[in-house]
Amino acid sequence: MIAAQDRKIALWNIGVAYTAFLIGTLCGLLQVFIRNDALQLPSWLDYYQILTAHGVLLALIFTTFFIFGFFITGMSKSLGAFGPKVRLFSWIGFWVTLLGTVMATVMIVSGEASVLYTFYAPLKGSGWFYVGLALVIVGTWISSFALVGHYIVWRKTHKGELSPLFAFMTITTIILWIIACLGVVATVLFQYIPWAFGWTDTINVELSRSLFWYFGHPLVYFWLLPAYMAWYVIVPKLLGVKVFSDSLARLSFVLFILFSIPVGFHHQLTEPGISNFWKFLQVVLTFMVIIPSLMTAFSMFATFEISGRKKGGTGLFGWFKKLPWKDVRFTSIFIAMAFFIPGGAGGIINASFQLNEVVHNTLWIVGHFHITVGTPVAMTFMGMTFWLIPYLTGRKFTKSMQILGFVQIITWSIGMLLMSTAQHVLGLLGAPRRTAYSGYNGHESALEWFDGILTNHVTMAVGGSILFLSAMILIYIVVMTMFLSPKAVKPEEIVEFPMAESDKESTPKWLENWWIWIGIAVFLIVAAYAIPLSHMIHHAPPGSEGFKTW
Ligand code: HAS
Ligand code: CU
Repeated sequence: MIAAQDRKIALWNIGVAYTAFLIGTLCGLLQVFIRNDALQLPSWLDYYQILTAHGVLLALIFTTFFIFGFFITGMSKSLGAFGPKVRLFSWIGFWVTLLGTVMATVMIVSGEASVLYTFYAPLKGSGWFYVGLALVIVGTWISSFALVGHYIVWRKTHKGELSPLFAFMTITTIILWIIACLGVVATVLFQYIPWAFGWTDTINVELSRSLFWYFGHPLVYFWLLPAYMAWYVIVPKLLGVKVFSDSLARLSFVLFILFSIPVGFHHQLTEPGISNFWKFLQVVLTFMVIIPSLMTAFSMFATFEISGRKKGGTGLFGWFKKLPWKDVRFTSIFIAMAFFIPGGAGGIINASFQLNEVVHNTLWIVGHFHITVGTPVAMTFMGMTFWLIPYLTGRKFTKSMQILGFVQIITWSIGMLLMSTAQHVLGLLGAPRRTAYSGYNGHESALEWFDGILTNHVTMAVGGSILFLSAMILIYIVVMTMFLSPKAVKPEEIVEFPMAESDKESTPKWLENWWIWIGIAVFLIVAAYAIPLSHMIHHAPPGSEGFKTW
């Protein structure tokens, strides 16, 4: 087990993550009922306010705190206990992120920032909301630097050695995160904050969106890569095999540093002010970033097959039956992966220049992110929760807990399947996103969109309610394993951190030469962004004043 002080930092991060999860999923439940007109909100609460809280607390806050809890645990396990400085900075990072979270949440709840999680200008929230967001980023940077410091110390004492796969992947994700944040930090500090506090009158809208998406796309890989870490490092251990290929795993992660960032325009394909050439270039780069995910899929199938054959599976699909289906830690992640097949395919559709015209700004996109971040990522995190918290607290993960775990992941899958299918279909029919009213296209009101076979009010409400039930079961498991379950005493009760062995003998050393990857990434970013961004600055139309539409 890792050092007690490191466990404490990790547990606080996970605790905050699940507090955000609780409030965020509650907002999600309210969401479907409002959509259904089954719920009349009190006057101090409105649709956009709840939608903002739902997006911020689940997509940004739950993920971030959970990811750091996971990183801290894994880095302490794979590289050894933290030194005093690393610990101190991890705590400071945690508190700063939490302070920012509280500030932003208070502003949303008090109705001062119903700007949705993408906070597009010219919607104008309270300046303190943006300060809160800035603190969240600064906090994560402090936590990141603490982990990088821990890694540097390890490298110094292990000259010439490749670092363990877990540490390599953590550092890759952190590099990606730090480069990505530069965009959002620039827009929040130099555009939103001066404008929201009234120091400047107007804002350059196109520039703010572009800087946001420079960050917003790699943000999705900041969520995805920790899930991939579980797929690469934890799944093989649960199957009793080694990592399929250490060098493939490292290469796929490195490709994310290169191609995650210069692609933000694929969220802006319908926007004026960016010429088609730059959109096209970034679409091509978007197709490049699909490759490491395909490599991951390949690697997973190989891992399954090797383990299945080892256990006596024969024939083309015999291995499938030999997978450890009764182990909720595995089944959860397998379902997560299965969801990512349509999730990723949907992403490829979104990224295809012309097809984007059909789906952009419709509920299809909402469906897309519920089967990317909402299931593959979130359910992998859930599957990890089942052992991560007991590992950190030394408590038992009892038989009944295992059964509840199954109920939880199955209800989550059913809920997401119903809800996201409905959203995809509605999107194709033209139902818009980000709006509570949508009476166009022959429809009298927003409600009339919801009258198809799979897209009626009842399906949506049932889907949403099942998801909420699932979330509450998870919260119960979290509370039990954190505070109430009996302590594990017998050796077979002790919950381990399942980390697979990875043969790195044949892995080339240059894969861990970060400067190569950072250098190529910077080159690609400059190539994809320098000219269009400078155009946006030099040929900007008059800036926009702010609007408070809620
Ligand atoms: Fe996306 C919009 C393109 C992946 C999240 N995306 C969004 C938004 C979010 C989001 C939150 O190009 C909305 C933002 C907003 O509010 O406006 N996305 C892509 C592409 C990928 C992609 C090309 N997205 C993600 C991931 C996300 C995420 C991952 C979160 C974690 N996305 C877009 C585009 C838009 C967009 C446009 C803008 C649309 C618009 O117009 O607004 C790729 O990374 C996907 C590659 C993935 C694959 C799948 C590989 C499959 C694997 C599973 C293997 C399974 C196994 C199990 C082994 C190619 C690895 C076997 C099981 C069996 C049952 C057989
Ligand atoms: Cu994207």
